[in-house]
Amino acid sequence: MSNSTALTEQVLLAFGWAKDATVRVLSGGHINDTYLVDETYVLQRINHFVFPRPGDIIDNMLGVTSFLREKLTARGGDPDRDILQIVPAADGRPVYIDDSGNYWRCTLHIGDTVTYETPDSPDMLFEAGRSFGDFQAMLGGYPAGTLHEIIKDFHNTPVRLQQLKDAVKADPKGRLAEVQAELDFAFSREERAGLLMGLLNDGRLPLRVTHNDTKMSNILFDANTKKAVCVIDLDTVMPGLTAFDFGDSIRAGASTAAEDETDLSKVNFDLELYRAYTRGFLSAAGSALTETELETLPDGAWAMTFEVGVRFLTDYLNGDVYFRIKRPRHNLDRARNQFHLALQMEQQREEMGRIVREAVGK
Ligand code: GN1
Ligand code: MG
Repeated sequence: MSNSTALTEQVLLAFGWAKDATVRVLSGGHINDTYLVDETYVLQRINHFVFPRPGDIIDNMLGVTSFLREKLTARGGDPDRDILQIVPAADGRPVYIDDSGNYWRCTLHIGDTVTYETPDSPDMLFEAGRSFGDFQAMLGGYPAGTLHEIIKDFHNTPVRLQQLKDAVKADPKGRLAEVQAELDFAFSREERAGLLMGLLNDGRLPLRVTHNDTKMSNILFDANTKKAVCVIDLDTVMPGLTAFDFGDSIRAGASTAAEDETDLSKVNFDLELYRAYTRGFLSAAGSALTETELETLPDGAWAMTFEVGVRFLTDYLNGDVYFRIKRPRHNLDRARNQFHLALQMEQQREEMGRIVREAVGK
């Protein structure tokens, strides 16, 4: 099952490539269509159902990448490898819009790198944490007011619960009877789900510039040294909470199985992986964080896990219109998996807090 858009000759020519260029599909993401062209270019069709203003993504990306490029150069990094670089279309524009209104953008492929859906060691999670922590720390001085808000209320968990309620009410595919246990799980946690937004609205948590999609697979690792090289997928860089970036990584990285594993006995929240990520993240970003931010990092891990479960469940009820699925009930499987993980985090909340304090030496 696929809701992808094929790459046409028209698009290849628009970027100045041969019409018989070598094209490979990269199928990791759930939203955009991604192709590797001539082993040199990463070409993506931006999904404009999910991102109604693709031009805003390009603006944000141009701003953020040139800012980071300067920072990395100043500290002696290798900006060609450490940060994504936009390749303009043949007409010099940073994006190409085809006859059907699809937006295509291209970045340089960074060679000798690999991605991971799940980590193969705590060291790798430490690296992921360090990398996302560093990304956030570097963007500390970025003028947040110039960023477009790409998706409103993206990590506003109470709004996500409201969207689930709307889907329940509409039940367009008649799938409600099947998901009663999941709905009970979700709606019994409304209060907990409001914690971070409540603190933000009370002015007790600061808004920062965050990545907002910090899963393991959004980091390129050096194929030889296994060191984190580059943070990718800058589509949702916008103002957000530190807990979002910390949390989304824990959701995806400190689980012992992929987010769509159906055998839930294999899905475990691993405190050693959590510890490794926490140490890495705080080694790079910790000194800038407030006491309340540090205290609520574990809540971010829970919130991001619960929230994406709510989003998968909502999409299942709505007929799988948002996340790409590869089999029937894929979104329901993902939701069950994430709720299972969230429940385990609830049970280990105290230990999670202890590990944060230990990592900052308190
Ligand atoms: C989507 O497409 P991808 O894989 O980068 C989603 C994230 C979810 C993630 C779950 C714009 O990310 O929020 O956490 O799937 N991105 C968007 O795997 O909704
Ligand atoms: Mg993404």
